[in-house]
Amino acid sequence: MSGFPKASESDCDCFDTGHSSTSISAGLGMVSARELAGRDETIVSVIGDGSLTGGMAFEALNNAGRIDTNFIIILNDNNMSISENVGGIPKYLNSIRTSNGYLGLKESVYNKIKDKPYGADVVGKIRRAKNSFKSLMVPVGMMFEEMGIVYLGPVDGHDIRALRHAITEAKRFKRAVLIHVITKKGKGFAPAEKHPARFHGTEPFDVKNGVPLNHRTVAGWTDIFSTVMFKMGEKDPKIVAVTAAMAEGCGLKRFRNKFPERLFDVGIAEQHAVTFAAGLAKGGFTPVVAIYSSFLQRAYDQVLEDVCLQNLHVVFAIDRAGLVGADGETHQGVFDISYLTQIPNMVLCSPKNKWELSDMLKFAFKYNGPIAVRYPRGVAYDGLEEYRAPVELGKSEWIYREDGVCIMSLGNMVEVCEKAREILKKDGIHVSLVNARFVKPLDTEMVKESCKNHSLIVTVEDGVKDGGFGMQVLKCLSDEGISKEVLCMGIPDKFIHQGSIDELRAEIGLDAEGIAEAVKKKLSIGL
Ligand SMILES: Cc1ncc(C[n+]2csc(CCOP(=O)(O)OP(=O)(O)O)c2C)c(N)n1
Repeated sequence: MSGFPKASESDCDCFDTGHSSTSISAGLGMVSARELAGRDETIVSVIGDGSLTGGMAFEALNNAGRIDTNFIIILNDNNMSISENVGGIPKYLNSIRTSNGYLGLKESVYNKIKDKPYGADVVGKIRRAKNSFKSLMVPVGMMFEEMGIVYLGPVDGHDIRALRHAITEAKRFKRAVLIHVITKKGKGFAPAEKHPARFHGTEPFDVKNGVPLNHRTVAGWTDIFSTVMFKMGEKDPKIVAVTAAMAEGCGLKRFRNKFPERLFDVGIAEQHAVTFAAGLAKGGFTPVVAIYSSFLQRAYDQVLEDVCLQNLHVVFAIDRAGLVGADGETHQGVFDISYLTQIPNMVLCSPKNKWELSDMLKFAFKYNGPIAVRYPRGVAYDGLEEYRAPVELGKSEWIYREDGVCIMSLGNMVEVCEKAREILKKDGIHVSLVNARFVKPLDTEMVKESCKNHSLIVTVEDGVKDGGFGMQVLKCLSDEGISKEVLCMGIPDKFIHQGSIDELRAEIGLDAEGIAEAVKKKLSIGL
């Protein structure tokens, strides 16, 4: 099952989502559809306090403030994003939480009198009085109210009765109504209450004590980034980090602990994060935007307009690039090669192993312009240690040179291609292997050279084939007027569902066996 709402899996999931802050927009669209179609269903959008820090949520609230029909927004405020929720919005919500008493008064008064014969009339009067009184004395929820959205709350979200009352009341309004619900992250399971950030999304654990069942002892790609970032941060005070509420996931905890003033957690606001980084670069700093590949999609325009157009030195440390596995369709990091290489001035590279990640990051810190280093989820490859030529802009690396088939790849797919090469060798097929390192600028000399003594070129990437690395190679051949047999392997033109990375690769033929099979097929049908 998906870890995210997915309508094809459950009738209770009415909208597929995995990227945050979308619920108010989607709900408001459904409200408009209901009005146009003349139906009368109740539409409820649920949004977390972390997700409310995303600009999209405010675009939708702005829009919702003008409607004259019912639309219920439930703000699930647990005072946490994945970890601490930071910024002005959490501060504001916190001030409401601590100014208590407001809903308590309303609920108890309404409950006592509403079923009495005179109840409805009195409740109406209290409501009107409350509204004028509130604007004079009680600032609770005024920000929403002044946007034209009725504010109800705060309500204890673990008190079902109170919640039911609030929702029943909210249904009466012919406007957008926001119910501010207070909850506790991890409520009901002591280890999760104690470590809410760790339990936000968890691997299998022992239910008795919450201890993870699988302890990973080898370094992941994120760990390597974390170490390099920390060490480079020590050497160069101009290096600063920007995260959109993902300091833990992106490996910035160590940097934050040592240099809290140089770590900027901007909330779940990727677009803002990128333009904010552009501002830091303009101000003479070296910002590193540490971000998951799929979340960077949100900031495409900012990367293009605010960073690349001005050729600013912003480093994009793109984590979870390629298939991410369990998080499924919404989180697969398979589009970045395609969408970043279209943009002038952008440099994009990807390391084959953990040493190369370190070298590439150091190269990126020195390079003067927009540069993205993409690396995947999981354990960092520690093979091919002996191949450690200095990283040079647009220079690839030959790992094996033979006449026959030339496989070109980059990132973690180099390891997979190494295995595919072993399989092909057993069948007597000679295979060269190139670690392309850079998709942009592409090593065109290497591409031209590879055409000399290879009958087939195979490109392999863990990104979408459309607009990907393989297509850059094809474009290079076309530009050079070289006619060559090329097999492009990558993610097909469809959304890839959840599953283990190994399962998914096997499913789309992007594992070692699948690659070897495709090469043999291509060779057997004749070039
Ligand atoms: C656009 C985007 N950026 C980052 C994330 C990663 N992420 C998943 S949940 C989450 C925190 C959400 O906090 P909140 O909305 O308060 O929900 P809670 O889990 O606390 O209920 C973040 C940052 C995401 N899903 N989407």
